[in-house]
Amino acid sequence: MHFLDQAKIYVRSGTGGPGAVSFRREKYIEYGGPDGGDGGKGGDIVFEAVAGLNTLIDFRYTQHFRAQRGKGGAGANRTGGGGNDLVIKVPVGTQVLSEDKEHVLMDFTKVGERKVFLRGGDGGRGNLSYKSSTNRAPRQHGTGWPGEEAWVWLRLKLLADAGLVGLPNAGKSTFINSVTNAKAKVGDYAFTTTRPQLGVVRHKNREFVIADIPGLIEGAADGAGIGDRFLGHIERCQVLLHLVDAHGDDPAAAYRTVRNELIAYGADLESKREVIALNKADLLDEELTEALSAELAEESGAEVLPLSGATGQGVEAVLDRLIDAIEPVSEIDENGDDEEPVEWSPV
Ligand SMILES: Nc1nc2c(ncn2[C@@H]2O[C@H](COP(=O)(O)OP(=O)(O)OP(=O)(O)O)[C@@H](O)[C@H]2O)c(=O)[nH]1
Ligand SMILES: [Mg+2]
Repeated sequence: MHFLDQAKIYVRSGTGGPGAVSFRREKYIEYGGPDGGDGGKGGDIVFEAVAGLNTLIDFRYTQHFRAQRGKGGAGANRTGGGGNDLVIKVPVGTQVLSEDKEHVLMDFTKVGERKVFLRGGDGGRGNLSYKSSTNRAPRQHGTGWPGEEAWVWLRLKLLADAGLVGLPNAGKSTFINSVTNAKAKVGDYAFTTTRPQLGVVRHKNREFVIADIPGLIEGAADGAGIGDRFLGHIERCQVLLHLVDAHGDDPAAAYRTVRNELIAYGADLESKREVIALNKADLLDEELTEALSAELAEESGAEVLPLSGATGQGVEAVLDRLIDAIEPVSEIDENGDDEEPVEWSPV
């Protein structure tokens, strides 16, 4: 799957409408007083996280977003109508960053989350509101407050539930191909995968998203190999599936190398739950599988599952462990998303 994971856009909230200059005109009243109403508020720029979007690709074509301006006030003290808010729909997992990418301004993690990013300008005052004891027929009025504008980056971190990690050639892409609809490239050379891939696993009436990312090697945190820049995509995973190549030179050392790079990345990836699998078990006899699993279990201090993405051996057990580690998704109730959360306290 090809996805675009960042886009730069320009947003501008609506200017407030101008206040009106108007005087009352009635048949038998000479010198009717001022009655110009205020202008309407400009529209807000609002972001909303919606289901069903997986990429920021639409933002490649539309980069400028301007909310409507407020309407002008009118005579008889009528306030102008407000400009319509502009709601920008983004995929769940989108972050709004400042133009220099230094600050995360907003972070959308749930379907239905909706936040005002830029408020529209207030409407200008109508001449009625300038009436005073000394100026009974003001012609003054406000022109409307300007909206706000900004360039921001949208960045989408894929919301995978499970992330595949391992050295190059550990068999990550072969695994994702065998358990999902993904068609990841497989090759017997390092760095076959150069960009993350996502797939949806259906297992035991549950669905979850798994991400395949390029292999990590020693020094990835300092840029070696393809580096660690794709680890951001698995920052929000609930569980990591760590594949260790049983056919490699030293499985325990391979495991340790990848763990060290996860630690060096610095986003607390190392404290995520981890399922460890000794992959390509089809190449080993039972005795060797057991010996290597034991070695790896000692290194990791955790259970090690034998697996073969190629033959399907052990796949069910691995998926069971992943499902166990993934919380069912909670979505904001479509009808209740405007309600204030009810405070609850034990009596
Ligand atoms: N025998 C056997 N070979 C496997 C298995 N899984 C993967 N391979 C082979 O191992 C090589 C690497 O597989 P990939 O799936 O491309 O490995 P990867 O971890 O995605 O590699 P990178 O994308 O380079 O990090 C390929 O030649 C695969 O055919 C397995 O379970 N058994
Ligand atoms: Mg790969």
